[in-house]
Amino acid sequence: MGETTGTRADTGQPGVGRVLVVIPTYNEADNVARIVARVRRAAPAVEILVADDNSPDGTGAVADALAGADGRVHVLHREGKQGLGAAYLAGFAWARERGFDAVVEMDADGSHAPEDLPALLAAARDADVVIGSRWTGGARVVNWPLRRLLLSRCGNLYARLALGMPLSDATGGYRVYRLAALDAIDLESVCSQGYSFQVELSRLAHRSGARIVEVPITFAERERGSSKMSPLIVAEALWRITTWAVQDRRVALRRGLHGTPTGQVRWP
Ligand SMILES: Nc1nc2c(ncn2[C@@H]2O[C@H](COP(=O)(O)OP(=O)(O)OP(=O)(O)O)[C@@H](O)[C@H]2O)c(=O)[nH]1
Ligand SMILES: [Mg+2]
Repeated sequence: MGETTGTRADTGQPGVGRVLVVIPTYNEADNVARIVARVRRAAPAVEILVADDNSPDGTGAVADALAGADGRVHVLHREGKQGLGAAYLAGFAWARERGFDAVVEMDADGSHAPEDLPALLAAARDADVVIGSRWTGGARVVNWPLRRLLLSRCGNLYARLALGMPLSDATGGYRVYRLAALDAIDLESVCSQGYSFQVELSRLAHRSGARIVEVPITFAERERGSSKMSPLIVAEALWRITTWAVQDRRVALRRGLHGTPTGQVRWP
């Protein structure tokens, strides 16, 4: 694992503090060096953690070489494929143990342009959570097949209606979280393994009263390597969103029956 070198002060992002970009990887050997180089160019003040699930294609070894050559690049080797959510939770814990102030979630495949990171970090000065949105004014989605466009649009519509969150892209995975905002969330309770992780964290952050800001991004289809998206991952998201929606309605109903001081429905 690459060790942090240099003084702490020179790694700070104005108005945000020390920032760790967590990049989960599974079989991204053709992408990891490119994405790390682009992040280093776009946002020289941040540090990077590659969270690799023992990729059979040797991504971990490529990441080790990058960490060996650059003190701001680190690698977290995990035992095996345990899903995106588990990799991010491990990355968040790694950041907390080392005193970072904020973490960034970013895919390794280039879909999340590191060149958009300065805009996300600028927004984080006045926010607890910043979501890079594909579906807000000024955003662009490049080269995505109709099937994926529809899945993302419908998934977001369902999440918005079912969970009552005023977000254009609750499923998006390009984000900044202040560690203090994550501390206000019970991360132990997070149960998502795949991409519903993003919806689950959106929901928990929203419920905790976090200031969530969306920033338009340019999202591009991956050019190299293969997608880990699967019907099982979509089914997990559908199932979990529906379960949370039912839970929320049950609580609202109970509150309605027993009454709240304001007569309003509140989060449990
Ligand atoms: N550590 C770890 N990383 C994962 C796992 N599953 C996916 N990833 C990474 O999570 C990121 C997003 O995965 P993708 O396969 O690109 O999923 P996606 O962006 O929803 O799907 P595409 O748009 O089809 O690429 C990539 O950097 C993957 O390598 C996992 O189980 N463990
Ligand atoms: Mg991808």
